Amino acid sequence: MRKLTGVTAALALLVAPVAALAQATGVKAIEARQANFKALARAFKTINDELKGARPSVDVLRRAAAELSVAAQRIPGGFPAGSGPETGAKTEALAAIWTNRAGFTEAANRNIAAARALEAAAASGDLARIRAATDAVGPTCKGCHDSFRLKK
Ligand code: ASC
Repeated sequence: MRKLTGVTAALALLVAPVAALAQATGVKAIEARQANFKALARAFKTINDELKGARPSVDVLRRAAAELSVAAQRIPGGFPAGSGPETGAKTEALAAIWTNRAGFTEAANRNIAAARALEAAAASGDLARIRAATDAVGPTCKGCHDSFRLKK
């Protein structure tokens, strides 16, 4: 019982930030998901910059890949009903996210899969594998932006 309580508490800690993002409504949801995309972009930049160096640190790559993976997995929960352009808030989220939810989920899931593959590659420490997995992430960002984000 004590062990179960410990596991439950640990799980609750893990899930809490995701739940916070998923439960935010309206403008709060917009702010939360934008912060999440910033974290995702920062982690992705860290990885790309590290791979450009003469001796990439697998430790740095592992940490950033884990952050990128967590952020990617938070994407689908970041767009609750009522947090779109109709809020009047500054958002690049297109109404298509809500009118074509299945398409959006599919696009987000491709990003999640690529992020998890990169996380696994980073865990292996194999730089060639990490490079290939990193190159596979960018198109999954773009794939979602093409249909679901306002063009700048
Ligand atoms: C990034 C970033 C994105 C993607 C996208 C890939 O670094 O912030 O949104 O890569 O440009 O096509």
